[in-house]
Amino acid sequence: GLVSRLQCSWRCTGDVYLLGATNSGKSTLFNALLRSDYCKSRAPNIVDRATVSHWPGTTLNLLKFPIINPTCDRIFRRQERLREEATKTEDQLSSEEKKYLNHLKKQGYFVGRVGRTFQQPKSSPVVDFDPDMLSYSIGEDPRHSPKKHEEREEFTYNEVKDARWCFDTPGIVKENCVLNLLTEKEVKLVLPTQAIVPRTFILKPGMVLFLAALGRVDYLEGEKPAWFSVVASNLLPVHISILSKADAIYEKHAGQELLKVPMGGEERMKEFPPLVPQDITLKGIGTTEAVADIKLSSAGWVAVTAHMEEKLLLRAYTPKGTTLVVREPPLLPYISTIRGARIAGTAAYRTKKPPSLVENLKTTERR
Ligand SMILES: Nc1nc2c(ncn2[C@@H]2O[C@H](COP(=O)(O)OP(=O)(O)OP(=O)(O)O)[C@@H](O)[C@H]2O)c(=O)[nH]1
Ligand SMILES: [Mg+2]
Repeated sequence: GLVSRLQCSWRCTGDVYLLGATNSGKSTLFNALLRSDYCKSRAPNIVDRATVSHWPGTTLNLLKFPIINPTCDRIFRRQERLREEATKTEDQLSSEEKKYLNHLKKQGYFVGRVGRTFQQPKSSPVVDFDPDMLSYSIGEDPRHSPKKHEEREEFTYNEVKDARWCFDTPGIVKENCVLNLLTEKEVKLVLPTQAIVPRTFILKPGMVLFLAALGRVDYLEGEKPAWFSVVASNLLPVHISILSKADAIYEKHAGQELLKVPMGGEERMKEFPPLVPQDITLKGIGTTEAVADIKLSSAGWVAVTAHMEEKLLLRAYTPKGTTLVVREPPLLPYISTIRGARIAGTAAYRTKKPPSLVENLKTTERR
């Protein structure tokens, strides 16, 4: 869909830059576009794929590929292919494509298959047996020595003369981000590497929700219970308590196992900024639709669902110097409705795995 829209509106009028905060998925998108009809057909053999990692700040330079000129003929051929593929089912995909899709499913990607119309066969045939692998000197690991005879293709003058380029760029570092305060070990727990399973809790006024020791939401005033759905790494614990105990819990357990992040006990907490509060008032819009997300810096967010017209007074906390944002409307308004059954004697609901997002192969690229 994105490729079709770019070709329709922007065509080849100028360069295109992928911009955004660190870790937002620019390089992943760049690599997908590199293997798509957006890119000149020979470019995937020539341009290196961008490095993707779950560490923020991975891309340090500008990578680029030349954009294909979407001539009428090309657009026609692309539409033909898309029409043909719209009838394909997952079973008809190659095993490599299936493997790739499964990998994405596991990670919770909202993507489909990106195909190509204008393929260029690789110019050099695949060599199974490489004699160089047998002729390495002692102490040299053949797996890591560069292949000596691999010839690199290059663009011709004509291919780049008037080319427009699509760039991957280094991410914009967010200044007031909680990740800047965390150690490598802690960041690993905060950044999700698997699909997030939302966790919903029902809270009455006077109850408190902790997201690790990185965020806290107090339900101060309201008439009825409300639903708080946490969207954060599955490895971060959520702890529910009551107002009169909350400060003591933080005091005792921040830096310890119960709240998990930060880790390193009292010593660690000495250098960690204290939580600072911000009052928030919300008005419910019904029991199926969240009214807002409380975004606790980059630790995650809490979607709040409350009865129609119900007025809530909340107090949310993030570590000093990090940004707390009330996102209204929320990103996933119906998130509380995918909860499972209530766990007896607790404020928690069982978690229900959301349905796979990659199922709809047939509609992903059709336009
Ligand atoms: N669930 C999910 N994860 C994604 C998606 N796109 C990227 N990721 C993951 O997010 C992480 C960051 O992706 P990158 O493509 O390296 O992000 P970036 O914006 O290039 O990051 P920097 O180069 O550090 O600025 C990686 O672990 C990706 O696998 C997506 O659509 N869904
Ligand atoms: Mg990148």
